[in-house]
Amino acid sequence: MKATELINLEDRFGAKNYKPLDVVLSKGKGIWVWDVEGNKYMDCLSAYSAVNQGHCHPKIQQVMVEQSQKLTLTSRAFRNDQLALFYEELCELTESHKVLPMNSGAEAVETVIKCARKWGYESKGVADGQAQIIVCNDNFHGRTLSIIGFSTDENARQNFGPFTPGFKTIPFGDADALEQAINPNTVAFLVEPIQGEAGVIIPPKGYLKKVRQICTDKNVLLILDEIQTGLGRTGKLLAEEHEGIQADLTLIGKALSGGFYPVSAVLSNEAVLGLLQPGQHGSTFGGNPLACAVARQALKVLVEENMIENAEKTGAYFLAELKKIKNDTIKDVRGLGLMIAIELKKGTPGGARAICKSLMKMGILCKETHTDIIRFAPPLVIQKQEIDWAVEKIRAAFA
Ligand code: IF1
Repeated sequence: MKATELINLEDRFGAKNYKPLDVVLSKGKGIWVWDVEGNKYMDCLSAYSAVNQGHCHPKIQQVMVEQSQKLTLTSRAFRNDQLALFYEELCELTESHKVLPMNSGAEAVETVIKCARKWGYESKGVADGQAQIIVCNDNFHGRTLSIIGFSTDENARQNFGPFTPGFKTIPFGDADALEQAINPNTVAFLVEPIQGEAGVIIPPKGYLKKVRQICTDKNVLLILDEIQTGLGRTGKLLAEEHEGIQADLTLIGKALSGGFYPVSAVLSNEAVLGLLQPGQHGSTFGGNPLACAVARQALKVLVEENMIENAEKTGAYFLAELKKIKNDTIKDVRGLGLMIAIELKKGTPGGARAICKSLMKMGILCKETHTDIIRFAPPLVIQKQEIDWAVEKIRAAFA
């Protein structure tokens, strides 16, 4: 079918909860994707950092095919031969003590909210029903009702109320604001190391270090949402490494499966996840053998093919090259590893979407956020000469 026919069908039957570019993709390999007409594009979004390993990575694909011919789903009423190995390899890689596997990122966030509250009541001694969790302005942690209830993005929350109580918002990047917001009922601080959806907002140097100390001093759980920043995106396995800290609980998802399957996880020390008793949490697909086999291989290729080091090196190069683009509509160019953004001055005609559209015509797919920001997050396997190719197109799009 032609692109226009597919677009019409999609628009006729689908809920309009997205406004996608009119490109209909049918094939992906590494950093490249092709549309139904055979046009080739560099993917500079990586499905919001879910295909860090590159599209259709052959080794992950092979494991998925093999496992799907053996055993895909058993429910957790029984054990399977992939789960324990996934746990061991993930804990070793991330220096965690306990894992709770889920499916989507939002489910991992909901899970950690439940566990932080439970820890508050059973370990910290907070009065029942009084647990408070602090989050940041401009956060993005998913789309479920509890999560959008503490969003500060009106478009994400309007007309979806009433919301889950027990959340307080503070400015991102301000450690003093956290210190002041904590009270005896505060059980956790949930934050992205770098705010992705907000437009690659990087906190001041030392912020996470200060926040770690404050949470330790005040007996408050530090929860880092690394669903987008994690698994190599910022040039480290976890973004927390840039500040040499360890969260009490860490959330990962997206690239945990290399884009083959929804797999997320809550990583924890013993103190928190150890409180969960049988029957207090779960999900039909959480920890299934296909998910675990795929995730094990996705982690393996990430490390063995030096994708994390590559992200650090090529990300620094990409950022430096983008900073050389002189154009008076550019307000800021920022990033860490291969999590990069160009912010346009307010009121630039056509905004970031216009740039994304002209880049699409030149063979680059990227996504605008909040009208004036363009994010560049190619798969972590991108090479220097491919970045040179992209920078030349981006320079032309601004010209
Ligand atoms: C959409 C945004 C990105 C996330 C962080 C949790 C989740 C996400 C830091 C939830 C998911 C996705 C969701 C997707 C678009 C994309 C997104 F624009 F929405 F905000 F990446 F920036 N924590 N982000 O980034 O994980 O439940 O989706 O698996 O909702 O449009 P999920």
